[in-house]
Amino acid sequence: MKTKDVTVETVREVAHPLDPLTATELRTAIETLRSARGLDERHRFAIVRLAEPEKQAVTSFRPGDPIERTAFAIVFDRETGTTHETLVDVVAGEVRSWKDVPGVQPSVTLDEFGEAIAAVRAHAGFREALTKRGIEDPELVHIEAWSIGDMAPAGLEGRRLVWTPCWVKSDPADNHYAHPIRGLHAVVDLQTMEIVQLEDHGVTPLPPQAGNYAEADVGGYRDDLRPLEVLQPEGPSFDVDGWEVRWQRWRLRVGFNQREGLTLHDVGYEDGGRVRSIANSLSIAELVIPYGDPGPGGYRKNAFDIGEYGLGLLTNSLELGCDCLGEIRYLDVDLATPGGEITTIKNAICLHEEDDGLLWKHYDWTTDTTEVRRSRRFVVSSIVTVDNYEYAFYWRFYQDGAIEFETRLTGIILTAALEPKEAPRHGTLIAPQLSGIYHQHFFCARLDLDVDGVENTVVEVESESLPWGPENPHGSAFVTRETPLTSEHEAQRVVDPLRARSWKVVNPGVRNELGQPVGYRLVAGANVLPFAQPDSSISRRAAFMTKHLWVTPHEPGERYPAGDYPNQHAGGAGLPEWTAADRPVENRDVVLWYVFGNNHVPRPEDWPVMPAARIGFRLEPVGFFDRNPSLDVAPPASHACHADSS
Ligand SMILES: [Cu+2]
Repeated sequence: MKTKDVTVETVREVAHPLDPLTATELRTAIETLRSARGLDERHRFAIVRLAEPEKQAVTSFRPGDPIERTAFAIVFDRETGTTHETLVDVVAGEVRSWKDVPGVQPSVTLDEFGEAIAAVRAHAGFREALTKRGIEDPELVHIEAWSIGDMAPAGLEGRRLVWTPCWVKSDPADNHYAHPIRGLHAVVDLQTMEIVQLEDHGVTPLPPQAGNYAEADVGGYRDDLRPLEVLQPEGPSFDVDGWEVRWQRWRLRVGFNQREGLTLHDVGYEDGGRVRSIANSLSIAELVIPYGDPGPGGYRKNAFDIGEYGLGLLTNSLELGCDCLGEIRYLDVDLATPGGEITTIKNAICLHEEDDGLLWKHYDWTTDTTEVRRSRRFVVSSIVTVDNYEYAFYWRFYQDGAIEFETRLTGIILTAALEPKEAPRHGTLIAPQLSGIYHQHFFCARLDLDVDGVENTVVEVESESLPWGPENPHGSAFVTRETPLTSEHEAQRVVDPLRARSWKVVNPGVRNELGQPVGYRLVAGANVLPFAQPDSSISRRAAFMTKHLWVTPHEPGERYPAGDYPNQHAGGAGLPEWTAADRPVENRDVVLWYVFGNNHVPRPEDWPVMPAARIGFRLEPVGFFDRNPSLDVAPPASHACHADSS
């Protein structure tokens, strides 16, 4: 399938097989496809990303080795509704494979959003419904296009559809979420851009108050904060080489793709002169937000932000001093747009260090000496905006060997209009006649851990009291129970904080000085289960959220917990499908899928813009080291922080 008329630019800047596709490579992929497959303006690039090489090829890679570079693309033909998956060798400029994928819908693309919204705005029936509500200027109406899930109106099944809730601004700068237009929804066919259904469930008055938060709206800013400056006069303590980062004893590679956004790879820790592997890759592989309102404006609000939309093109360009503070290094990312243009998001990924308070301390009163160490952490972060909401993703590395993931949820909650005396049943009253709708955010982290190699076993660890008896004569005895999770079904677990439940990934073949298998444990943070019924549409489509832990044997094709194509999918794909065979997961290359839910019952304080909520988890060494690995962190310069032995 070699094509003649494509100029293949030299790929100079690629240093490693996992480097995200560069602008040049993306352009080569798109030009090769256009030329070899005759793609034109009816074709849309739902995604173009690096086809990651096999794990073996990555682990055996040494700097200077030749690098194979292949792009994976999903191409959608808007005329025929056909979806194609293709692989393009971007070094040779050749299409390696091209196939039709029947019966799926790729993610909704940004240009489809724009066109669907414009079509609704221009629609005569929609304008009539606005007039009926006293809304004269359709340009002030904010329309959002949401995937319809598997709830297409009768007779429209199988078509590529979105549905649209809407809000209205009092002027172009107004926060439209203060003024939801209740009961007016369109269903749009994304191939023809026709309004296939217009729903008008009756007129509810617009909530009366504005929800703006500029300086003038909040009565001026407080003026009692004095400067707090982060100074690193000798620069930061990390080194960045392309996509590779070294900080303290940590070694890792940063990655990025159009679907998941920020990813991490090849995470290791230098110990005794060699780098010990901890994770092959870490990413947030899906994020789904089911809403709890059964009304006409709520029952279809089930967004898969990663699988239905993709975080890559929604990633913010970060501002120094605003999003991150201190000595920052940024990474830019290159992405393809649905129309095949190349776009660069400047400062998409932030790398920096933060003071983290106390690392460890002891005052020995027998010698009247104190030893104190301060903790510093290294942070890799990015922020996405998905319509009303912001998600900030922070991967943090610590000097004691811990890795932490935290996401901060901020932005604006979704609102619904209430009748003047109506009490919300599925939301909180956040302003007069305005409801903040109940919803949940379920994140699924894909954790391909390789603790000192690939042969790992996951063990559930929990503590329990013993019954009174000879083993427990004082009633205070408790023990810790360890249960290996040997098969996929055994390894479908939920959190139990009252039993201090955690999951430890051990390498039975590698022992520490004490003879224990080396390990890392997954420590859950806050969590919840879905409140949707188990056989509801969203529970079928996002079945991964019904468990907090899943473990699967590593399979390169198993990347997304709700399947490759969750958009309009009826459910069953991804984790439930893969784990149906109940494959063994003991002493082999395993992938952990940790699901964590944020139950969002909005507060009045979440309005009009929400203080960041936080949720995440930690990975902590357990027997990975022989003792506290941070003993050699130097004390702070102050003499009082440690006993001076000189
Ligand atoms: Cu929320």
